[in-house]
Amino acid sequence: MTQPWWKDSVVYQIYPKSFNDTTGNGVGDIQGIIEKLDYLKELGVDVLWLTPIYESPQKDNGYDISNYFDIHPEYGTMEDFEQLLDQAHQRGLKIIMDIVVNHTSTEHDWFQKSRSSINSGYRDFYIWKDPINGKEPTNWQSKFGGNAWKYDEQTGQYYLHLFDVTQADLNWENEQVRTAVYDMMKFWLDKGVDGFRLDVINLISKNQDFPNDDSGDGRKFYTDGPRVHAYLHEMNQRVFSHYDMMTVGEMSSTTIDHCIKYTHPDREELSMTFNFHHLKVDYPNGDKWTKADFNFQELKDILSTWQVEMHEGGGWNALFWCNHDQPRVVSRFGDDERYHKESAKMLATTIHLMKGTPYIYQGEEFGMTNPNFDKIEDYRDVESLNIFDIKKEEGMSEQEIIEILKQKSRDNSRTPVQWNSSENAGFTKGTPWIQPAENYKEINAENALADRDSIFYHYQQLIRLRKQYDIIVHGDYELILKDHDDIFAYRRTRNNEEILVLNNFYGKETVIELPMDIKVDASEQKLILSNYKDSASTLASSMTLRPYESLVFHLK
Ligand code: TEU
Repeated sequence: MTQPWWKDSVVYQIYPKSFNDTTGNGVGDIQGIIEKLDYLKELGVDVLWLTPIYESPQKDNGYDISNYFDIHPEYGTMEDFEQLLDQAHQRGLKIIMDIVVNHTSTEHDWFQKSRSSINSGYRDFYIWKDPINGKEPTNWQSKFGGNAWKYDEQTGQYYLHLFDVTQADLNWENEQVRTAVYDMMKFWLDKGVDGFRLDVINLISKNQDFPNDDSGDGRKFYTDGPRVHAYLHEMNQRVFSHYDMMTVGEMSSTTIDHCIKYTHPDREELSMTFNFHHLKVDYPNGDKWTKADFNFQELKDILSTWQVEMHEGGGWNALFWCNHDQPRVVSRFGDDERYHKESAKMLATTIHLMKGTPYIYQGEEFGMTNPNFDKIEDYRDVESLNIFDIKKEEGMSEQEIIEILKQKSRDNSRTPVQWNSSENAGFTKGTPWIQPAENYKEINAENALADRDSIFYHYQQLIRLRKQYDIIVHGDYELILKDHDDIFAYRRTRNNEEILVLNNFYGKETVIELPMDIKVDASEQKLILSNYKDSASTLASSMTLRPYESLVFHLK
């Protein structure tokens, strides 16, 4: 059976706002992406995912769409987009768009019409409810803090917004909404885009009783909701199945069982899913807004469970450490100072050699770090600003909140891409919409390209290995040295071939004793990747790994 192309592809995520500005307005743009296509080709990725570039008031940096059929003017025009598509395709790069259809901006024409009157033909495009005892219809919480219902004076009802108050949830029960969404998707596919990343797509089906949540924030009444699989199957039949494309669903607080269903080919829903459980290992008791170390055992356990169970169930994972909502991985699970290079490479190896389709987030490929913003004025993200106000009201000191934001804010990944050591990191000739991290003089793409030993070339090598060894794409996964305090080690196996991945997650030496069934005396053994120049080239049953050392052996 021929395998779909997205199984051995590597995806690169672009957050256009922070990528590359060619006009000097301080905001990245589409021409800026075109300018860097050769750089991306050099890295070796196959697919570019652009976060939303549609017309938008930008309350949530484009995840609040006011017109699905046009480009946000700061980013350029439809001609620019068509040029990008063409230039990318000429280089053999595919482009996938971010589709945000759980909600629209309240400035979207549909919402404007919907809000105007209870009798409007668009009323049912959104979720409107009467007040209950003069208050919100349910106690559901917005993901950005506060109650998820907003009262609208004009008609005396509340509308649902699981995110910002300017992001009103669409009513997927309404067949007209679904048809409008499918038509919009076809518009982009007919233009030639190669697929979609579907924003919070597992939240589109709400429990129609709209119950109060006595034990939580309401998410159990809309996460992987009652009709979500039916909707995705319908979407697949009416849209996806007519194109050669990939889809990746962003799944908020989902389960493995659901992700198997979303991605099992027989069910005809999506190609693959993002889940975030492995990125909650520094949320003690589920609370993101606390400063905390990460739980290493939990990290190994969660990633490994998803590896094994998705595989057994016939599903397909998207693999990632970073995106525009997450802190930088080298600051989070590595060491962004003394062992910057070693730990960034080790983390890259850990995620890229798992089973699934890997994603690289802009700047990750040369080790961009959190910026450590220490003033609230430096932050831009609507979620961070909301949380700042909420925590302050609860009595937390500003300093304490800033310490949390430094670790957890989504702005950690939204600072300008550090292209070179010139002013504003080479991102813009104007005033950047958000400041670059101060370390741009050392950590930047130009320096990375000039250094054969850089993080950039390590990523390039990982992508090459995936193309070279089928086992990386298709082999089974097994966690080894499960209880080791410092080591994340696993093996990939296929027929009588094996890839062994050994990673020291800490800044100190550590000793490992390999399990008996690892063929330390295999006749063909090759060190195919490491992050120290003089790493051991053969396996031994007992080995010492240096700080953040990472070794990959191919055995036969
Ligand atoms: O994010 C959905 C989501 O649930 C998050 O990862 C979110 O950032 C987190 O819960 C906040 O604590 C997607 C987009 O990736 C994000 O940028 C948007 O803000 C959000 O949807 C709304 O469209």
